[in-house]
Amino acid sequence: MSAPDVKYKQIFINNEFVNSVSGKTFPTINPCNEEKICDVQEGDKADIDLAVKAAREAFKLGAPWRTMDASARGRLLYKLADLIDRDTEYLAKLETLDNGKPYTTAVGDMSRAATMCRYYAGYADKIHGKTIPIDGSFFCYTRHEPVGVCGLIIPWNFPFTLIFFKLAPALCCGCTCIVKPAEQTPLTALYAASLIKEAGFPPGVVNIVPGYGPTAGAAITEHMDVDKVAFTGSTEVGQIIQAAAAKSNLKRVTLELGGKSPNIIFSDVDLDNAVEYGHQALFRNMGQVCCAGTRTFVQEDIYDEFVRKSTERAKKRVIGDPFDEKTDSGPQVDNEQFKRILEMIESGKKEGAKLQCGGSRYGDKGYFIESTVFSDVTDDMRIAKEEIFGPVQQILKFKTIEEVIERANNTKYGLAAGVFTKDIDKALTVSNALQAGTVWINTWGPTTHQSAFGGYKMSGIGRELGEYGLEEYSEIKTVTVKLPQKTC
Ligand code: TXE
Repeated sequence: MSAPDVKYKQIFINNEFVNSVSGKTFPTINPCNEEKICDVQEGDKADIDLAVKAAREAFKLGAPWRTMDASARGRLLYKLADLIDRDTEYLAKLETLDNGKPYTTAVGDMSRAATMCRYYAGYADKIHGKTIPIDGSFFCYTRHEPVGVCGLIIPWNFPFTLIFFKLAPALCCGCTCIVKPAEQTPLTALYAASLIKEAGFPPGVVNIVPGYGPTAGAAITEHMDVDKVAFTGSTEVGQIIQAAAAKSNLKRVTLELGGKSPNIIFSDVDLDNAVEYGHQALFRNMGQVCCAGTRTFVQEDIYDEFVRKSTERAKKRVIGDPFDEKTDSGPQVDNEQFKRILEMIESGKKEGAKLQCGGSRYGDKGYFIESTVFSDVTDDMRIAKEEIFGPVQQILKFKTIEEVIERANNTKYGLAAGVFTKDIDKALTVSNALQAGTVWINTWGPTTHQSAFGGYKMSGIGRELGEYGLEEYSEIKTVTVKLPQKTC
């Protein structure tokens, strides 16, 4: 399988591909060989201003988007889903080229994006308010109105899919959008722009501006004419975004941030099954998953055996060319991530964790890292506290249920958690006690389009996906009408 040609490298505003106002471009790098794939037009504040203007115009009362039937909005989303399906092979190859994830994983990502569009397409004409029996002689009802112009800031770990976590519900509700893809991975977002145009969305409804965070990203979050920002990325940048929103126009903010999710394995489990889940919970997508199971807590009587089997499993992971269908893991996304992960591995060694396998760069070209397993990890080590976002598994030992609940919650994060046990009482006691937006019991990973996803504590604000996700893109208006006479 070979890398595809790149078709779109320009900024997308008002359904047209244009160059940046400044004339600047930036390179996007192939993480497999550290070579430039191509230069992409670099959006900046001036381009964001144009994109916001286009989105505002498209959101005006009387504009085609505002007068379209809700069901017609849904049909556009269905069409977009069909186009994603049509071009899945190309899109997945482009994602693999730009991001380094295995082609087979990228195919799954595309299918999820299409599913997301279809799910919210069906919702478009089912978003409705209530009639409310208020006191007095009135007729009172609520309308769920689109929040307005939304800025969607996307990370690089699921560059295509995460656009649709935000874009599909935003469009379903009738919002208009400016999408800023991550600077590391702009290519599939720009291809998505061409599909959006082909599907028939009116000009200005979706604008896509690639560029850097502190320039293009910040211009969105500080903009006085953006009504909402939805962000997925680091907790540090999440804090900057919330502050920028507060200082500018109090735009609405949803944040999906980092995690250090506990995966709790009790000794009554089927060991091989738990080892496999523990492995996949961490190593999927090269460990670049916000809800990865990064603290594997294992009960003491099975601890040694669990470590032995997890190490064997990690050693079997196939690292290499992401276009090869036998490959399990490709490279990390960029040099910055690569260096940070290796530095975290060094800190684990220094702080006394036991390196069971891996621990170094894989090969001598590209940002590949060996599958790494640490045992004898304690709660105070950096590798147990900080998000590593790489293929590095931490295995911790625990004795009792009370102890593990306390230790699992002893983190600033609260994105996801898992519990493996055959005892229903234990499973429910632990899952009720965990401070996490998602808890998986005897499984790890399903974040479906139908169910809500988001974080407690510093893992985020608000929820994406499912019916709950729609609330983040609508304002509720209460309308009260005076009646001549009360009738119950
Ligand atoms: O993220 P950033 P980075 C975590 C993970 C990773 C770390 C750093 O731990 O190691 O974050 O990754 C845009 N105003 N996650 O530096 O910077 C940026 O251009 C507005 C978890 O890549 O948060 C990109 O589009 N926007 C995570 C997006 O924010 C700004 C996914 C994410 O980049 C900005 C990725 C600013 N001032 C990393 N600065 C998850 N939750 O899945 C940057 N951006």
